[in-house]
Amino acid sequence: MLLNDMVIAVTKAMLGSGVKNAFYSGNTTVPGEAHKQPIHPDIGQLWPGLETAPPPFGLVVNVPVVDMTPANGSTEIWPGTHRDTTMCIQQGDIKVPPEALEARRSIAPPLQPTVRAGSVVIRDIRLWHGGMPNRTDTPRPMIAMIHWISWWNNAEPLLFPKGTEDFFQHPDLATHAHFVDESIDYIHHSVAYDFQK
Ligand SMILES: O=C(O)CCC(=O)C(=O)O
Repeated sequence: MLLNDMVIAVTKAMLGSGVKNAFYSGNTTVPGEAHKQPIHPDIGQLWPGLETAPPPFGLVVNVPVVDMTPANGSTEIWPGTHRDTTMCIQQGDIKVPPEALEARRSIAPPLQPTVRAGSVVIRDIRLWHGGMPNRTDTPRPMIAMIHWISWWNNAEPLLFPKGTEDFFQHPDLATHAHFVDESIDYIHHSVAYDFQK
């Protein structure tokens, strides 16, 4: 999955040569009516006050490892919002204001796609989205990667064990990684953005 040729063909076509993966993590929505994320882009536009959105610089690659449906908390996505210029990186807060959501809803309402296990959802990192409640009694795990344009230098390197360098060799995708001797804590390295009641 880290080096899927079909995914890389798409992200390279959109981001150009030198595309690199610098994120390998996951989101698991646990059962519970109450948990929901505020709608947010992972990163807003890179400049404030844009009249037109520039081309993509980062693409999130999600792979649910169980069938993902509205019932078990399929991520809500807001089509077309990667080209909306309301949200920008300089604001700090990535929560989309309610009035912007309502204005957008009348143009293109959100949806929760049904995605089969092992399928891939590729979304512009600027797209408004949010984790939704899981109304089943089974967790919904999903792998997440981020493919960046070549000049993006703002990402922490991934950590992998020394000796696995060759695995990551690919003609089109670089992996932004450090290869280390010490054991790596893959479980506690990040927290979900603002899951709340
Ligand atoms: O788990 C999900 O459905 C979405 C989580 C997410 O995209 C996020 O934390 O930004």
